[in-house]
Amino acid sequence: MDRKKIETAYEMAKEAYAALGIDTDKAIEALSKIPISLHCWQGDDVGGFESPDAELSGGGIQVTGNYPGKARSIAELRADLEKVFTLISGIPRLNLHASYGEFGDEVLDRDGVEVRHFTGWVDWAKEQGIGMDFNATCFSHPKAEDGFTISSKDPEIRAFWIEHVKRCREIAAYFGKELGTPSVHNTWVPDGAKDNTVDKMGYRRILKESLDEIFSVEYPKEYLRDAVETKLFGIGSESFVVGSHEFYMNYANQNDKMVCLDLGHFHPTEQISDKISSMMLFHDEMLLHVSRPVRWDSDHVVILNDDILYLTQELVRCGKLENIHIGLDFFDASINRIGAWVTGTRATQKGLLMALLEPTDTLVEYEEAGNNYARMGLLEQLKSMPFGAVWDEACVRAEVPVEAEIIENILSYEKDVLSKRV
Ligand code: RNT
Ligand code: ZN
Repeated sequence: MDRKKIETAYEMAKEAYAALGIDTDKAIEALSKIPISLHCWQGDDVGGFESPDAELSGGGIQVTGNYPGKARSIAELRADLEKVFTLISGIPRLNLHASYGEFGDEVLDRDGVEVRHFTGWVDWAKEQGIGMDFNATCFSHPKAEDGFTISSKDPEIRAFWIEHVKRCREIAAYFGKELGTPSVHNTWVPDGAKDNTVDKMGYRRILKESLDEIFSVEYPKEYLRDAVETKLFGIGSESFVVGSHEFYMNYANQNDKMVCLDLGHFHPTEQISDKISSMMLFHDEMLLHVSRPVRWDSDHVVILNDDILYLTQELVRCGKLENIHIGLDFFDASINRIGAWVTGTRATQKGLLMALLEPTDTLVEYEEAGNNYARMGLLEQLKSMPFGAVWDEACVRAEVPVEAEIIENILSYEKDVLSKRV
């Protein structure tokens, strides 16, 4: 791409936004400081590396597609992530699942994961200069097949999963300590049932007790932040999800935990953007799983659609962006996985930049004056502003390819690296 042309286009865009009172340089600068936590599981369809040919089993998560080139080892996954880091601006973090530890030939179960299985990841993160977040893996396991983990009525199953999550929090706290930035540990369990469940109170009481037990171990806040992820339904848990929205919102409020809202975990017409202010008035922090549900919690690759625009607008408008942890959660095994990672991350960043380029004060003035036409008119006007030129300039400043260079770049990685993985 001709850098001179990008510069000229940017100068014009800068003027156009300045006429609305917007400082594009400031917006670009603000964008570069927003951390986004990249989910390791996009690289290998949530397979993990517990055994040489680990694959999803035991319910909880569904992935479709079999596109060639997925990472078959931790070394390949790291190489892919390093590639992705060269294509996204801003500060990435890595969000790791417990099933991605370096277990070697060791035969161990989830209740045996230890810090030592993750020291290699910490060394790598230090080399990359990034922070890490963490997740207990309470799915894809024979002991999750009955649909209940930490809310199971079987004391043995329950103890097994409680032990796993406890160990995962310890590992996350170790990440935070080593990397000098708090690690967010997210607890999501697939617990629920396909059909009408009678003893809902019983399961939810057990979930509450298990969480109390898990969180009875305290870690310094500068090392670890706990989140609990709410959900409405899932495949296999259509009728009953133990950790529902109401359950976790109440639990989190009472126990000073963060709530994790995933874009795919609500009724299809519900907007997460509308929930941010209600959450942030009662919590210091929250976690987001940015995803794209298509008719259900399908975890499609995030694109710059209305849901993302409304979400990012609200993140900026509410004034609490710094306290909202942005994590990605999508996986599509039917397309180039590096492309998926990059598209989803860049779409989220584009949304954030657009939101940072909004003349919010003017919009609020119109709103308070009851001038709802002008509010709507300005919001419409913003849609034809030269946003693309500002985005390209943000990419240039971050020393990453501009939009028109991305496809070629990813296709050559596919040709040179991914296609050789057979
Ligand atoms: C599942 C949850 C959960 C997972 C990841 C892999 O519905 O969204 O966050 O997608 O832990
Ligand atoms: Zn999620």
